[in-house]
Amino acid sequence: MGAEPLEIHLDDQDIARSLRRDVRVGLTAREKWLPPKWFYDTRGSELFDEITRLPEYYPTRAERAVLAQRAAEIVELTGAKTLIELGSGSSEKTRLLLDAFTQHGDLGTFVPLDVSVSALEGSTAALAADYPRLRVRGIVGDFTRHLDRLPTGGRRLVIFLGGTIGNLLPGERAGFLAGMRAALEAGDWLLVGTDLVKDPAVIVPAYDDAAGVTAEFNRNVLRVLNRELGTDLDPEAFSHVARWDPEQEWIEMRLRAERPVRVRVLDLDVGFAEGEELRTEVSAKFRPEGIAAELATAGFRAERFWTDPDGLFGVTLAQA
Ligand code: AVJ
Repeated sequence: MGAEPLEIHLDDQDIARSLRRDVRVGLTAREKWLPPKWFYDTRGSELFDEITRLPEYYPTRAERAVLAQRAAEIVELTGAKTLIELGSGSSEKTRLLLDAFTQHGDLGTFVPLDVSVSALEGSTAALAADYPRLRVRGIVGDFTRHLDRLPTGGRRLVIFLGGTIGNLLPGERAGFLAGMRAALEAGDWLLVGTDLVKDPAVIVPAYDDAAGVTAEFNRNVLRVLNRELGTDLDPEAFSHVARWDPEQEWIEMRLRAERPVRVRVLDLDVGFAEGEELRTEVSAKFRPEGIAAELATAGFRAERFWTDPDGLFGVTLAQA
């Protein structure tokens, strides 16, 4: 049957407009920043996949261990007919759930949603081939903007894996969860993966690996700006910084200008002093009681909380 054509809620013009807006806001701020979604062009998505296989980057393996152990239970508890994945990327770990749903459940439709057309083209084709009885409906969209475009009806399970919810700042996260609850009906389910607070000596190397893949991933955002906005930022002028913030309990990635850098971008003249940093990502780490409280505030009931055997990563199953 093959995957259905991608449903596009975000076209090239929307993407270009929101990149320009983010650049204008972020690069004129007193503390410069950019949202992490701009890492993920084709090369950035490949670099991220490489990160997930690094020895230091535990979240993917830890979450996969939880899903492998709990997939059958998730199928049984939710009885979902439609599985929706936000920020789906390659949907690699999702196969553990799809396998369990194919064996025990009566899932009819899988709906991956991502900003990356290239990631969705690859994942939907592969999934449609490997799960021939499943309807695969990819949606090109932004999970912070397009929750009202998700398919309705049936018993739905929305999954948001990898700890990507940690990319949202606390206020954005509250807005996202409230919007998620509004998009669901009572009885629908949400499965959310969260990296857990732990010794920074474990967290920091996961974001600053010895092989330098994360550094390349970080610098990739500069290549995206150069291509999309015609700037000539030299990625080599910036070094990769991963810094744990003990108050906020999040890790930040930053790009540090190793020499003064000036760039004309849009109608702006942007200067980096030597040593000045551009924040490119926040990745929040969570405590079990915090997750349950945030879900409750948004109108969800956390029904299960699981971790991998080493207690590195948490997966919460909540009901609307
Ligand atoms: C895809 C957002 C879950 O925060 O760990 C990996 C992205 N950044 N290495 C994360 C990322 C640096 C990742 N998420």
